[in-house]
Amino acid sequence: MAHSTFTVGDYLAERLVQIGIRHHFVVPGDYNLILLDKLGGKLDLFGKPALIEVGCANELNCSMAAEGYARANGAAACVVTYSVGALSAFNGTGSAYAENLPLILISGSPNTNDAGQFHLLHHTLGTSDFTYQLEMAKKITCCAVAVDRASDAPRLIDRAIRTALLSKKPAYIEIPTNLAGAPCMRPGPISAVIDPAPTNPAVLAATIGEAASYLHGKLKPAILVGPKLRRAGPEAEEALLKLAEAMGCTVAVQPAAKGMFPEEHPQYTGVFWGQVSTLAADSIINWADAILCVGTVFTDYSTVGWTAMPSVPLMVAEIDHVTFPGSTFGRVRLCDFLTGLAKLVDRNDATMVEYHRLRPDPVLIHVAEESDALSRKEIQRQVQPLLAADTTLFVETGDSWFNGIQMKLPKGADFEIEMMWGHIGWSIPASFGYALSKPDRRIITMVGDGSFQVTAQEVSQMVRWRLPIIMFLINNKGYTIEVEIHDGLYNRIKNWDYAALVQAFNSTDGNAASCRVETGGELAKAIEMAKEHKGGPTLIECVIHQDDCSRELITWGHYVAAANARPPVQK
Ligand code: TPU
Ligand code: MG
Repeated sequence: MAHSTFTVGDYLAERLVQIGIRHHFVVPGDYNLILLDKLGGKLDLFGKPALIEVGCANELNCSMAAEGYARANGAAACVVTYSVGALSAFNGTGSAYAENLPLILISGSPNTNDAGQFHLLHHTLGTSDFTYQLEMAKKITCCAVAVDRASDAPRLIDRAIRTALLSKKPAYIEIPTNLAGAPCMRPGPISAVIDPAPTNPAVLAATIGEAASYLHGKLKPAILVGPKLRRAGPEAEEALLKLAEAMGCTVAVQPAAKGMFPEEHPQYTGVFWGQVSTLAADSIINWADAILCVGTVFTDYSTVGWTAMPSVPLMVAEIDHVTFPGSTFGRVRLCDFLTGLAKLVDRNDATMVEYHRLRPDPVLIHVAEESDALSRKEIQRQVQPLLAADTTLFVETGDSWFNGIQMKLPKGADFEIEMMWGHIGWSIPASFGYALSKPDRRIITMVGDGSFQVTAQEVSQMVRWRLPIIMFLINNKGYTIEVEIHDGLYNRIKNWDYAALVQAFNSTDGNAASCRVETGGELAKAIEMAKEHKGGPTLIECVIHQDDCSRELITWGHYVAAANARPPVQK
């Protein structure tokens, strides 16, 4: 390619490929069409598209699909048009911020000449201010840039991508419609963008020393794992395992960190979230006198309306810093800290010894008669054996959270949840995006009827890409999670024929399977059908009674409602 033909769009395409992105999620619009040509036109060494373009039904779903892809792939790109597209895509971008995922949101924007000429343009607020989208993006990304001349593009694009990768947060890049095809310099080595900020050795030594003092004299240490552990990379998960084994203490996980410590490991003691903990994780965390928190996130949800905030002073190790009661240390990468500490800690299995006395007996599982009306528990019982080493289980906001959290993950199985942002409907586009990055995994999505109605269109992309995702749609005819927090008529929804809807997505060329089941026997048959089904998704609509929900959801709902209802504190 001659020097002069390399463009801003080519530069962005090259950088996206270099950071390991293979698919970009898009909705076209006239402000981004040339950019889309450039991104889709980038070829690999074999003459195939280096960035596969994935069209979505709308920008909300597009951003959520990219969010799911970032979970699987480490980074993702979502490309939309100005305002009408970007403002919808801000939702998945907010999710990526809350969930610590480097999603690069790229928006086309008006021709650079229009602002100076005070033109009124389509897809804008009808004023001559075209800066509002950038200003909005600044609030929900770690770095937001607008390219307003081609010569600035390399510096701005590199800055946005590097900041996103380093901080595990979304970034925003705005490219005017008349600059995507403008000539641009070629990029230098990608290491300028992806080189991690190394741990400072002096800080590392001091941090490990402080951790040793934190543990000194403590009799009952325990480890609590939070969702940011995974964002620090697989080496951090490996380092945590080694530290846990060196310490010999109990390891509990927060709900959003399920799957980040192997559940079959003898030191695993369940999901800690107060009254709704699994395997009595709360008994041991509440008994500990030192808690090593790794990547933890304490929210109103994960602390069950602030009733389950650990009461002992905590040591909290984050992706790039560690905080102790009274001191904080920056520029320490989590994996370096955990590895260093593992070499130094004394073994103390006091919490394990106590846990052996506390561990609840396995629950007796009732097997329903084939003709019994389907229940939540029966769905759980039948989905459990589907989970295998190659499964990733997506659980949606609603009772699906609680049902999924209670499932046992066999070795290798993964778990995805969006607990911080908590956007109903996330699991449909997110599992679609995830599946494109990891086609070899068996993806199972548990989703409620209310959530499904928000993003149902994206099932049609699963059909288009022939992805064998299995969806269990739990139809309890309404927003049950909301009912348990605060009920009203607004929690009733219009019922749909969900199985028929999926057939409509098939049209003449799709191969999705779908059915509605109302008994245990029908569910068992549907699961057998889903296991064999290839070349498209399967949706199993599971009809249960409106009041059939988990004890955990009801308990949690009561506490969250109480936290929501706290009267204003007089200042
Ligand atoms: O199992 P179930 O019935 O609780 O789940 P379903 O049917 O999916 O209902 C979810 C109800 C729900 C709402 C309406 N959960 N949270 N919300 C509030 C909410 C509203 N809008 C968005 C985008 N996200 C939300 N979480
Ligand atoms: Mg529902």
